[in-house]
Order: sequence, then structure tokens, then C-alpha cells
Amino acid sequence: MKKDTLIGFVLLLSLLAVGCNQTEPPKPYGPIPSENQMRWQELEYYGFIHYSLNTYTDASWGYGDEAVNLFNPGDLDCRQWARICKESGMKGVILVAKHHCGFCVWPSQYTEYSVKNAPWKDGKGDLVREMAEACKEYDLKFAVYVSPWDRNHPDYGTPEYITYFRNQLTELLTNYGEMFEVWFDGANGGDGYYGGANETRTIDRTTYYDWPTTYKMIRELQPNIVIWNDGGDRGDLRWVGTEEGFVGETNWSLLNGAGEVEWGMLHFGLENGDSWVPAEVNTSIRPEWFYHPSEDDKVKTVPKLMDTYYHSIGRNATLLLNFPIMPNGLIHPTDEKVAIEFGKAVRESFAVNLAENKHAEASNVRGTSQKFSAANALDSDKNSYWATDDGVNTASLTIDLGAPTLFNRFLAQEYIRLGQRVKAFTVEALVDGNWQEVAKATTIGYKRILRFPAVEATQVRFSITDSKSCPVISNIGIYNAPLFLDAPAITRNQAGEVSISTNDIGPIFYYTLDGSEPTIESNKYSGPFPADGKVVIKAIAYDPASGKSSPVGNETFDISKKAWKIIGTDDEKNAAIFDGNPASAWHQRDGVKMPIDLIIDLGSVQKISGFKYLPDQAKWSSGIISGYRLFVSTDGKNWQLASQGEFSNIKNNPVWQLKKFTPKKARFIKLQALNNIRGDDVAGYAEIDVITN
Ligand code: FUL
Repeated sequence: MKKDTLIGFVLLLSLLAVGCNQTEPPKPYGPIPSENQMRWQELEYYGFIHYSLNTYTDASWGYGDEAVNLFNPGDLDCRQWARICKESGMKGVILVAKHHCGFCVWPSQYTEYSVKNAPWKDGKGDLVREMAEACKEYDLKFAVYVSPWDRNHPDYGTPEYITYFRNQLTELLTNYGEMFEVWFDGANGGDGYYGGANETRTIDRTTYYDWPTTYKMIRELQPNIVIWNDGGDRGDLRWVGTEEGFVGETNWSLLNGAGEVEWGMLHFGLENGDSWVPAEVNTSIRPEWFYHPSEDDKVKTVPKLMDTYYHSIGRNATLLLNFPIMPNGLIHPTDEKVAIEFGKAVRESFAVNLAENKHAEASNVRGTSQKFSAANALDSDKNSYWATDDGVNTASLTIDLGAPTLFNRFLAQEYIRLGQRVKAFTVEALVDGNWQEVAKATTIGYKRILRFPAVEATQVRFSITDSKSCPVISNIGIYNAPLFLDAPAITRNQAGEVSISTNDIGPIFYYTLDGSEPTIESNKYSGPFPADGKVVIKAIAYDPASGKSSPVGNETFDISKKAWKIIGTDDEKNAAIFDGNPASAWHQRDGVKMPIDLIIDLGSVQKISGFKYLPDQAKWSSGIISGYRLFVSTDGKNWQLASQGEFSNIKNNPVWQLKKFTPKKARFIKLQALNNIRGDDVAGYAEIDVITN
């Protein structure tokens, strides 16, 4: 062969080889996010601010007739709010500009019910402007919550109100710079002031607001915005069906563009939905959204918030965490401290990615090209990814950690610009030459983080066991996160079995049964154990990786409840009173009037010297008994009054109530509710216990 021909041949071959390597990226599969949704998703974590007239009336919702004069904070400082959000690791803030009461925290020209008539800054104040400026200073994105339901406006319920609502939105979306999100709550409780009508007005949420026209207007005014709406037409984002801070473990960023949305669709998304509608987890740092002094000791703990983090951002959602503002105009110091520590805890948890730039082998690589190689999942480039050939929907990627490495978190991200694909995956660790499954999960989406007890391994195998189409993975992370541990919760069910639990995954529990302080030399917990009758249990959660222990959890249990029965009702749900679970409750509400009796047969005669009552612990609890009488009887017929009085401060602090009395023999006890904190005819109970001597 001539030299020239040879060179030409070699050139052709290399061109062909290059051609083979330039395999096309996978085609998008199903719905994909818009650029606005993509930008929003990458924010991950942002704050909510609830502050309005009901801050001054200690209410959850204002009625719409609260006096504007109430709004007169002495120390209001949006820079404090923005600083706290920033230091907590948030990327943006959503301010409640108008809550259901209709009061506007900006001087809207369309109503008198706003800060312009409040004493604050002599009516010259504009909270939306101050917050927008504070966000700019602290490099935070800004957004507003605007309640469609307006309990103040006289026109609410008529077409005129829609014009008013759109005028207000126009003010907000024109005068305060770029907004990343607009939040439309779906609540409509019916009654309200409505300009003095004081009546009930409900609307048809599917038609009244004519959302398509409003959406068009919003997008023209703010082309980069995402719309949150749980009240009517599908927005760009979805609610997750709860305000408790978690989305489903399986979480598809998909819904159908039209049709009814059931709770399960909100919570888990819809695997084959036709539209990209990702999830936002909204929750408050306290039980409620607005500030209530009674919640000063109910601020969530760092371990609780970490749990929320894994149940939101760790499950393919964003996290919107609320701060209630105090009447003086500031975030409470406890909330500030916890939020900043939580931000630090997140940073510490994900500070070192043990998988970064480690060598990885994939069972299949698209087109054998470097362009889609396993290494792309381990670099720090969010736009590069590992992908498999079309038709290869199960595949694994094995990461060589180089040396035995301790870890307890696994993070995976799909390159969602090409759609959400993965339906199931496993994580295995190579421990002493054997593969051991450490975690197993369903969807991934933008980001999925799995927690498991720390394991020391040399290699990690990530296997996609089911996918809608060829997987496209942009990032893998392996971490050894410190555990953040609350004192363990110790509960005992009616059968006398004790369970110990905490918010994190992976700690070892040690406990004592004799009142002594637990250490890592004490009994090791390996699952529920029997400990019936009188016993004091103390427990700690211990993180073997850091050697740190939690505060001590402490529970005192009295006589066995195995034979306890409630007399005079056959409602099976009444077992909630003895199940040891503070989160479950039973109520007497139908066909009863105060005083309402609860009679318990203890099964045998005991010497009783007191009783304990835990009211319904739910956020919107009912039947919290405030006045009571407690009777005892040996035969269930002749009753003797043992104690009577009130559960003082139970409204503000609905914790265990303990009442002691001179010891009495009893087989039956009757707790008589004389009234509850709301003044209605409901008696509710989370748990009841007795004290014997
Ligand atoms: C709810 C509202 O009714 C609450 O008051 C709060 O604003 C929350 C974020 O949305 O549904």
C-alpha cells in the first residue's frame, strides 16, 4: 500500500472511531422540567415568613376584622430575618404578603386594610420592600405568598374580587424586583368579616379564580417565576399533602395536567403523570405557622429538622421551612439558634464526598464513550452524567473507595433534564470480601439520600434494578455523616412491650431498668422487649462512629395495662388510650354532652394514689380536658370522688398531667371531663395511666 493511501486509511479509521464515540445523548423520557423548575429545584432549601395581624391576636387565621392598629412592632428588622435564613443555609425566602385575613403588609393602593393605615412607621412602612431589600443584601432569592381567600374584602366571592386580586398581584410582581415563586394557598374556611357582612362565603375553587388568565398575567410580569397552587389549576409545583415535613419515599415529580388530584398523588407523585410537577415540602420550625408564645418550648430540635431534611430534600423535594415572627417583629432567639445549628449540621453531614473522583466501573456505558462514562457520576460537574445504552434499563456502578472506608449515607441524582426514570435501586457494600446490601429504595429524581447504620467497606455497588428507560445519573455521593440525636423516645404498648426509637438511623440504644444512668455498658437494645408492670426505663442513643451519646431518655411505667378495658363503648379505636403511642388519640364527641365520663376497668383491685392524662397531641387537637373529676370504685357501681380540679395551663402546654390523691382501693376509675379548652362537648385522650404505691 502506498504511504499516502495508508495515511488516508488510518485517517478514515480514526474518523470512524471518533464517530462511534460521539454517541447521541439519551432522548428525554416523558415530561421534563422547565428551566424555571430546574432553577427552583436547585435552590433546595428556602425560608417562609408568617407575620400578620393574627400575630397580635394569637390566632392561626385572622377573621378579617382585626384592627390595623395592632400592627405596631417595636423592633421589626427584616435584615435579622434575612441573616438568619442565610446563616441557616437557605437560598431564598417566601414572605406572606397577604394571609387569609386580607391584611396587606405592603401599602397596596387597592385597599385600606394594609400597613399604610398602621401605626408602624406612621403608615410609611412597606414590609415587602424591606424584605426584598434585605434579601438582596444577603444574596437570597425573594418570593411572596398571597392568599386568594380574603376574609376582609367586601367583594370576596364576586367577579369584582378577582380584579382586585389581580391588581394586587400586579403590584407585588411589578414593584419589588424578581420573584422566584408565588404561593397560592387553597384554604377557604367560609366565614369572615367581608367588609362587615360577617357571613359565610364559599367559592367553587375550580372556576372562581379563573387561574389560567391569572397565570398568563403572572408569567408575563415575572417570566422566571414558578407558581405553587393547591387550590385550583395545576401550578408548576405541588403540595405534598401534609404540613408535617415529609413527602413519600417514592416521589415522582409528575402529575397529570388535568383531572382530580388525590392525596396519594400529592404525596407520591404519579409514576406515569403527563406533566412535570415537582414536590415542595412546607413545614414550620414550630407546630404552627404564626407565632404563639405557648409554642416557645415547642421549637423543633436539630435532630428533628435533620430528619425533615432527609424526608424532603433527601426524597426529591425542596424544603420550605417557616419562621413565625414575634409581635415585636423579630424571629425568636430559640428558632434562630436551632435554624443556624441545623444549617451547620447539614453542612457537616455532606462536607466530604468519599466517592468524589474515585474510580468506578459501570456494567454498561452508553456507546462505550467517555462522554457517558461512570466517572461522570463522580465528578463535581452537575451537567455530566453516566448513561447506559438505549434498552439497558438495569445496570450497576461499582465504586472503588481505595481503602476500607466508613460511611452511612448514600446520595444519588438523576440528570432530570432528560426526565425522571429510575424506579428502584439498591446499595451494597463490599465488607471483608462479601457484598452486603445496606439500603434499597424506589425513586431518585433530582436528589435522593439514603440513611443506614455506618458500614466500613472498600467498594460500593449502586444497582439500578428497575427503570423506565436507560438510567442517566449525574451524581453519586457517599458520606459519613455525624448523627444528631435527641433523647430516645421510650414507649410501652398495652401488651407490656417496650420500644426505643429516635430521629436518626444507625445509633445503638443502651438502657437500664433500675433507674440507673445508662452507659454503653448497659443493656443493648435489639428490638422491642417485654418489661411489664412497674419499671423505670432510662435509655441513651449512642453513635459508634463519633463515640457521642444522646441526652438520657427517661420513662416511668406503672402497673400492667394488659387487662385494662374501657366500659360503655365498643369503639375499637379506644385502644389508642392504652397503646403507649402519644401520637394516637381517641375522642368522645358524638351524642355526648359535658360532663363526659370515661370509665376504665383495671381488671383487678389496686391501690391507686393518682392518675395521669395526656391530651390529644395533634396540631389541631380537640377535646383537651381542662376541668375534671376523678372517681374510683371497687365494683363499678359505688363511686368515690378521689380528685377534682383543673389541668392548669393545659391549653398552652398540653403535656402529661399528673394528679395525686390519698391512696384508695379501686378496680374501676372514672375520669369525668367537666369542660375542655374550647368549651365544646368533646373529650379527647392520647393516653391515660394510673399511679400506684
Ligand atoms: C395553610 C394556611 O391555611 C396556613 O395558615 C399557612 O399559611 C400554611 C402555609 O398554609 O394551609
